[in-house]
Amino acid sequence: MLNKEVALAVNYALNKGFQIHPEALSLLEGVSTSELGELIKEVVREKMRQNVFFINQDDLKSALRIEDEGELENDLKVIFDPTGKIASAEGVDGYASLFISRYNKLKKIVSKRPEAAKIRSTKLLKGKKPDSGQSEGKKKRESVYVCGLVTNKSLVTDKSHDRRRAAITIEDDTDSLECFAFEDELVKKADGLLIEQFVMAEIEQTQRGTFVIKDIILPEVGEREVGRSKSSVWALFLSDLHAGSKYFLEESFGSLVEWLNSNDPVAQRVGFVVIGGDLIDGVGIYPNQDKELVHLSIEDQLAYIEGYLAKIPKHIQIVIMPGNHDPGRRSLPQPAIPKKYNVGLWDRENFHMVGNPAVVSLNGVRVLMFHGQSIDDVVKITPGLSYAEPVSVMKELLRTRHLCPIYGGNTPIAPELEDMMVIEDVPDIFHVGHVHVLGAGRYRGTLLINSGTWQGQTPFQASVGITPTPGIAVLVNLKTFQVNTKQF
Ligand code: D5M
Ligand code: ZN
Ligand code: FE
Repeated sequence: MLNKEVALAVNYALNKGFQIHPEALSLLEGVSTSELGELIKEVVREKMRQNVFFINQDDLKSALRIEDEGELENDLKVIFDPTGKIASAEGVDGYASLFISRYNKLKKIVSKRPEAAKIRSTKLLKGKKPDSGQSEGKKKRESVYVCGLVTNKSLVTDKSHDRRRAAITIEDDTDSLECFAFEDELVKKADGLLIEQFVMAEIEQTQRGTFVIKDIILPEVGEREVGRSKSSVWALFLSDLHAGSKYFLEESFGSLVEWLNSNDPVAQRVGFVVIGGDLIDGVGIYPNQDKELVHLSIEDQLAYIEGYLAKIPKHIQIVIMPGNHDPGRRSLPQPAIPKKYNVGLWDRENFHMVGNPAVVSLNGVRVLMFHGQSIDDVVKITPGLSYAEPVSVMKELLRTRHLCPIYGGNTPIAPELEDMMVIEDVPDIFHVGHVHVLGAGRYRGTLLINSGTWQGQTPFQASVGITPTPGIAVLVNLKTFQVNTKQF
């Protein structure tokens, strides 16, 4: 039976007096449902112009920009994987190294900005006597910039004046400096900053010596051209399967794997499957979890999902990254799911086990993969951000150039010598999961994807008001960056 969108599209063409070739019909059934209406109108318009009232597979292929490009090209390179680099330092010393590394990496990023020439060290500014004002005459006071990690922030409401001001302390590699924001917009911006987040502030010193904030600048990403695959190849983005859970959508996931094995023209051009964590539901992740499990051990859960993944055609490259439900370690960065729990995942030629976060290149398209644990903290702290709109949260992560810009929240961060959570190079695609809500968007050229989930709503999610969007596959054409979704 045709699904509703396909039936509507077919009726539209039939009503205009068209005939549709059976092959074209089967192609339609494999197409993203969201864009079908527009697509069929485009085809009908074009064919009416040609005065031909017959729609064949080639008409649809050209409208879908699916080209017969011969052999499928799917070149996978792992550009960054934390697995072999994890070397947790101990205690306070470890965190000191982590923050020094964060500072150095982000300083390097802002050094490319035009304001960089006016960056001063906090030590120099602290020792600076304020300009008297008189000797300078009417000359405008010149602002300078400081950059570093926010180590303190406070908001003071001045009752007598009924005004708010914010104080933030910025620490660089020389010392730290307390700066004040008075303008409403800046107070809001300062208040929204996170502890240990890297910022650059434009400041001016008053005659009394106070440093007043004129602007707060995030490391940000510049507008840029994305890398693209030369040929038309699709990548399928998945996350949060939660195999082993009672709520894992076995049937939907099974149909997805079946579709990948089908003759559907899009399925045939899928070159990569990218999995962003929470492959399994895990064991002992939260109290009384065992009551919600079908498979009671990590090994059983992994073997079960391996069974499905093994049915994906062997020519497809599969990248597997862990999430907070997978074994390895809880703290970020996480190593790849250890081999001791499942040898099969490691021993298949087309399976690529990476840690969290990771950067991979798919036919030259740079994909930053991160499970997304920090989203819980960012959503909690930042007004205006919510689980329902994961893409907005992802945009904020990109702007801070850090995957976990909160320290001391619920997301455990390991005291690594190097901060591997800094977004050093801006990705072409930023892939996140964890939220269980599908989302796609763009920010300054980067395609942002949250790949939803393959688990139905759990009692916990219901209790905290999270409405997941399960069973939807996100497909990206790596040549055109067209995004299709397909419900299973
Ligand atoms: O996360 C599944 C969903 O539950 C995701 O939207 C995050 C949310 N979540 C997870 N932990 C918490 C806590 N502690 N508070 C609020 N919301 C949470 P998963 O990683 O699959 O369990
Ligand atoms: Zn999850
Ligand atoms: Fe998760």
